[in-house]
Amino acid sequence: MPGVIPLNNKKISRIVQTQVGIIGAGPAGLLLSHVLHLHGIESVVLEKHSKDYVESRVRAGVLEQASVTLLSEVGLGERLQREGMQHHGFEIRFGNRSHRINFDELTDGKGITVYGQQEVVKDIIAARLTAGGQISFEVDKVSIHDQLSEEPFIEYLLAGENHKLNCDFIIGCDGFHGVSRKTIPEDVISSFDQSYPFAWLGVLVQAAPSSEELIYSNSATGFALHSMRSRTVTRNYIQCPLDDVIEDWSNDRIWQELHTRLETVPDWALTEGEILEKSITPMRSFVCETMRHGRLFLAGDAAHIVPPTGAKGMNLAISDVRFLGQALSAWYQNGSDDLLNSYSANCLRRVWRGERFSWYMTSLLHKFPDDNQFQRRLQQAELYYLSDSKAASVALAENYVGFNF
Ligand code: RFL
Ligand code: PHB
Repeated sequence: MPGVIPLNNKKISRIVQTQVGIIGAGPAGLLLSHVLHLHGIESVVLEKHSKDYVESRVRAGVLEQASVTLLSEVGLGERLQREGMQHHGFEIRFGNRSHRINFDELTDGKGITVYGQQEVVKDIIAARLTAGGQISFEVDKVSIHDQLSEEPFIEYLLAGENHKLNCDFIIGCDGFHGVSRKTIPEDVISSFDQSYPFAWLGVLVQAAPSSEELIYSNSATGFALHSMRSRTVTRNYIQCPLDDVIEDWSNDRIWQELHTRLETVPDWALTEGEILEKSITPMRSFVCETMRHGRLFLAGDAAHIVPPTGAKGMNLAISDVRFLGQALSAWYQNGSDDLLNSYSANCLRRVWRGERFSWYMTSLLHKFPDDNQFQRRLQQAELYYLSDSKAASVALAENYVGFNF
C-alpha cells in the first residue's frame, strides 16, 4: 500500500502483508516458499542479490536420494530426472591406490544424482514465478522485528523505498553470513564452530568428465576432487592454503596441481579445457542450537554449515525445509504447534549426522599442514581400513547417499 508511514523514525513507503516472510533465495528459502504454496500458504521471499546472480552462482553438485525424491514429489523433478546424472559409486584415490565405493553393493539400492545447485535454484524460481509467487530480488538493509510477538515483521529497502512486511512467521534462509541468526540474542543460542587449516579452490571447466564417477584424491601434495556438471562441463577442487587468493592460481598452476593430485593411478588422464570460473572457499563446520527464536525459524546454511567434502550442505537445507513445511502446514491447518516446537530438535539430529560425516570425510582426505607423523599414519590406516573392510565402506556409502526421511 503506497503512502508514507513513519515508523521507528523511518519513513515506510510500502506495507506488504503475507503469511510467511522468507529471507534468502538460496535452495532453502526458495524450496520452502514452493512447498508452502503447495499447502496453500502464502509467502514472500526477500533476496539481496539479483535473479541472474543467484541463478548463476556455482556451488553444490550432489543430491542425495532423499533430496531427489522430495524434489520430485513436489513437482520439481522433471529437468532434474532428465539432465541429472545418476551415479552408482565414487572413487577414493590415495598413494597409488584406488578404492571404489560401490553404492549398488554397499547400500540398500540408493545412489546420488549430480545436478548443479544453480539448476535446482533455476527450477524453483521458474516454478514460483509461474505460480505467481513473490520473490523480491535486490533488497537491502533487511531487519527482523518482534519475533517474540504474534505479529513479527521485516523491514527492508527495495528500489530505494522502505518496506515493511507483516507476517505470521519469519524464516531465516539467508546463509551463514545473513542477518537472521544474528537477530537471536547470544544468551539463547549455543554455537559449535570448527574451522580447518585450508580452503578449496573450485574450478569450472569446459571439458568432458575424465571419469564416469566422482574422484576424491588424498595425494602427497594435498586433496583434489574431480566432479562434473554435465557431459561437457567438469568441476574440480584443489585443497589450497587458507590465505591464498585467486591471483595465486594461474591456469597453468591449476592444471599442474590437478594432474599431480589426480593422476596417481595407471592409465588415467585428466582432460583439460577452458577454465570458465574459479573461486576459493574456506572450510568450516558450524551449528547453531537452537534453530528457533519465537516466530523466527532458521533453515539451511543460516543455522549450520559443513565443509563440502561430504556433499551435505544443500541436502541438509532441503531436509530442514521438509520439517518446516510440515510444521507450518500443521499450524495453518489445525492450529497445532507440536511440529513447530520439535522443529529444531528434529533438524539437529540430521544436521549433527551430516556434520560428523563431513568432518570425517574432510579428516580422511586432506593434508593437514600441522599433522605429525603419528596423525599421518592414522589417516593412512583409516584409508587402508576402508579399502580392506566392507563394513567400513558400507558405513561411508550409507552416509554419502544419505538417509531416508
Ligand atoms: P545459500 O545458498 O547461501 O542462500 C542464502 C541466500 O540468502 C541471501 N542473503 C540475503 N538475502 C537478503 N538479505 C540478507 N541480509 C541476506 N543475506 C544473505 C544470499 O544472497 C543467498 O541467496 O543458503 P541455503 O539456501 O541454506 O543453501 C545452502 C547451500 O547453498 C550450501 O549448503 C551448499 O552449497 C553447500 N555445498 C554442497 N552441498 C551439497 O549438498 N552438495 C554438494 O556437493 C556441495 N558442494 C557446497 C559445495 C558449497 C560450496 N561452497 C561454495 C560453499 C561445494 C562448495 C564449493
Ligand atoms: C561438486 O560437484 O561441486 C561437489 C561434489 C562433491 C563434493 C563437493 C562438491 O563433495
